[in-house]
Amino acid sequence: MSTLITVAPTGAEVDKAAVPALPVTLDELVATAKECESVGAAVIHVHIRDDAAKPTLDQGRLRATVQALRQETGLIVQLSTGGAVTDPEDARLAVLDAAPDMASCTMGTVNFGDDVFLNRWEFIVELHTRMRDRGIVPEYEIFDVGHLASLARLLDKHGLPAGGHVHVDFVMGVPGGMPGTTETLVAARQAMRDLPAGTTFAATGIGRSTLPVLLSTLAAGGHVRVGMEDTVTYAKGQPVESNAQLVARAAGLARLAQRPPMSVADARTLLGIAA
Ligand code: KMH
Ligand code: ZN
Repeated sequence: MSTLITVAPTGAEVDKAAVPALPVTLDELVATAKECESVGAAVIHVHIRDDAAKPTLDQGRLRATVQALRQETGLIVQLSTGGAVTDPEDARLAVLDAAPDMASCTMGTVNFGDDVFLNRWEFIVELHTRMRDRGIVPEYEIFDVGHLASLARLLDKHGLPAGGHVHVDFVMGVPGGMPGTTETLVAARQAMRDLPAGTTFAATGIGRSTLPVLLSTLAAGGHVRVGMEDTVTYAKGQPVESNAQLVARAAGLARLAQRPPMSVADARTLLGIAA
C-alpha cells in the first residue's frame, strides 16, 4: 500500500518570532500547501493564526482558509478542532462550521507539557456526532494508548464516522502522552485490534521523536504526519527550513520503503471523502 502523507505546517504552539519559517499568514499557508502537495502530501492539518501570529479559531479566517486551500491546491483540508490548550469547547466545535473535508477529534484528555489538553467524553461525542451529521471525516488523534479504548467505546455506542472508514493518528512524544518509541508504536498498533477491520493509522513524533516514529510507522505499515507543528529541527543543530523539506524527506523514506506517497485521489478513496 502507498503512504498517506499529512502535513501539519503550523500548529498552535510554535512561536513565529522564534521560528520565522513558520507559515502563519494565509499567503504563507497557501504557498506552503502548494509546495508540500508538489512533493507528496495529500492532507493538510490546519491551525490558523491572527495578525499577531497567535493561534485563533476566528470563523471568518477559518472559512477563508478552507476556501483558499481548495482554490489553490488539491489537498484534503483537515481543520484542527484541538486548537490551543486555552480554546473553549464552543469555539472548537464551531470550527466545523467552516465545512472542511476532515477535522481532528482528540480521543481523551492528556497532560500537555505544563498544560492540560482537555477533551471531556461528552465533548468528544458531540464532535463525532456533529462531524457525522455534516459529512466531515474525522481523524481521531491518539495521544495515549488508552485513547484507543475510548475510540472503540465511541464507535460502539455512537456508530461509524462519515464515510464509514476509521483513521487514527498517533501523536507521540508529547510530554504527558505516550513516548515516541518503536515499542510504544507497536503497542499502539496492537491495541487497534478492537477497532473496526480496515482501520488505518498514521503516526507523528514530536521533537526528537520525529525520525524514530517516522521510520517505525513506515516499517509497521502505517501512514505518516510531518510538519512544523510537530518539529522545527531537521537534524541536530539544523533548523527546519520549510514544511516541504519535511514532506520531501518523508516521501523519500516512503519510496525507499517501497510504499510511495499516496495520491490525493487515492487518499480520498481510502478515507471515504467525496471528490
Ligand atoms: N494544539 C494542541 C493543544 C489537534 O490539532 O487536534 C492540540 C492539537 C491537536 O494540535
Ligand atoms: Zn494540530
